[in-house]
Amino acid sequence: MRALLVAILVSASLAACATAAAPVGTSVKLTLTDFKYSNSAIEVPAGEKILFELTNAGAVEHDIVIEAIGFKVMVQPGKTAMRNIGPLDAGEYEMVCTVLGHKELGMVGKLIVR
Ligand SMILES: [Cu+2]
Repeated sequence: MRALLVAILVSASLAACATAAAPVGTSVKLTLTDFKYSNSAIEVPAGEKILFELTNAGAVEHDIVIEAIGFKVMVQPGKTAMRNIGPLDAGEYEMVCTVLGHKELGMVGKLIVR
């Protein structure tokens, strides 16, 4: 009985590995609302392409600007934008909404690359 259980656990973890090895890359979902990012500290791996899925759930337009890497995407209310960024070097990158007054209202965050 114990051997059978071990066999089941091993095959389950092998299946999990196969899934993780698929060339999906890292994807990050971020929701933009009035006036904040759903996650103000996003952690992603260094040296990999990252797919950003940015949804604006607010009533006004918002953007996300990561000046250090020249990333800027405006998202209209109710819309979702998909963008690839990277590969990035390790470090911390400030992201900010540059729509007038939004940064002051707290629409800022950090992209942490490790
Ligand atoms: Cu904004």
